[in-house]
Amino acid sequence: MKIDTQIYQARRERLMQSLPENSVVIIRTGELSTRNNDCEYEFRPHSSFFYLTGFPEPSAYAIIQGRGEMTLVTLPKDPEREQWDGFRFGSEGAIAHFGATKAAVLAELDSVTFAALDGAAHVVYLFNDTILREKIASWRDAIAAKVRMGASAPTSFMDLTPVVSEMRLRKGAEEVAIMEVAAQISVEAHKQAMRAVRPGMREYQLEAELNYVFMRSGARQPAYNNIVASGHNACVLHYIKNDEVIDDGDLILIDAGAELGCYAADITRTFPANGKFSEPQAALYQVVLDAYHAGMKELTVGTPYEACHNAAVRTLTEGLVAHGLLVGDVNFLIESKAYRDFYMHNTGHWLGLDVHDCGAYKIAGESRLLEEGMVLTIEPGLYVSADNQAVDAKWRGIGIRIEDDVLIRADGPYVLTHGLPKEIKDIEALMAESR
Ligand SMILES: [Mn+2]
Repeated sequence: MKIDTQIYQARRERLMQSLPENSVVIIRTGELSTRNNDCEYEFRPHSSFFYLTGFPEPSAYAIIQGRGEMTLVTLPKDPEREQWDGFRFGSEGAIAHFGATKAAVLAELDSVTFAALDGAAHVVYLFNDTILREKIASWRDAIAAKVRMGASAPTSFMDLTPVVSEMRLRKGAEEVAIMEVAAQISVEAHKQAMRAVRPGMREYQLEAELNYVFMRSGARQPAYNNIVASGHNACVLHYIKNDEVIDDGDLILIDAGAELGCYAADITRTFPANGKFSEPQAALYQVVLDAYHAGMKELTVGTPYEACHNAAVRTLTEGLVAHGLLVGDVNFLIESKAYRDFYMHNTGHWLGLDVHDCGAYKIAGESRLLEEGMVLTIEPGLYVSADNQAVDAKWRGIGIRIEDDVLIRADGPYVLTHGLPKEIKDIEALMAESR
């Protein structure tokens, strides 16, 4: 097993450089969670913990100090448990494979943290980790109780969230490389779904094609629950039941991406179950596609993050007016947010270890400017509720979204999910090949 410890060590060094002197960072990865009785969900490490350590096992803690020295606290080696549940690195593995300066087992957690926090000036941890927050309070109390014996309890507590989020927001070359592989596996999965769909299937039978391509290609699981929504189910933004029968004449909206090395891809395509867009479907689809192209023009270095969304909203609103779904002045319809009846989400989000990745979208109330190395999605859509009596019946129940993953580069946006059809004629041509 070869893990590039240099990358994680370099991240820990950069982290410590951005914190005040005498800070101690504590982060934990979380526990296995029960599905039912003695069955557990497959473990997936906490993203920021993984970013700083590369350590894959549950129940672990990392204490990072000085110039990036790390103590890893892990489950102990235990031949009997390992016989049942699988290999553990233990303390020796933590040092040998993960670059830990020191290692300890979980039973030693209290004494290890006592030693690390005694005399520390700042304790830095993720404030949203309420379980760790309780533990840190109890460790602080334990140190404070020993002041007369020379102990010195920390008095400053800092949130790790903004620091690690800013680091994770700008992707290194090694991250971009793996994200492009995750993206391309996902491209293949979407192509396969377009080929395999037939009216009469259940949505989850089409979902099986996605999971098959993911796993066959080396991605053990999707990055989030696959959305396979036919017909008006596409208007439910996070529809994951995926159990209805696909009808001839339905549009299928698939929002699915592979996870590879804990990095997410996130793609949405919308295509006709029978291989041919109907006229109203094609009309609204073209509006969403135009919004995608308008938004893409704004994904350049130095452009405010929100410019992409604003461009997409303008194009969508113009299209809704052109087709009579909205009536009135485009500027007024945008200002009054009238388009929200048909477009209620944002046009993208940061992408990385988490599908909705960390990182601030605004700085001091202003939309932040895009920088080289940021990765985000672009995902305009239109959703006409099946019971929207205000529009012509032919539009009702149509839900469309088109989503790709984009790396911001100096020479313009680079689409990591390249090669997946989105123009109407290209989708129909790909689907015709297999029919
Ligand atoms: Mn997305």
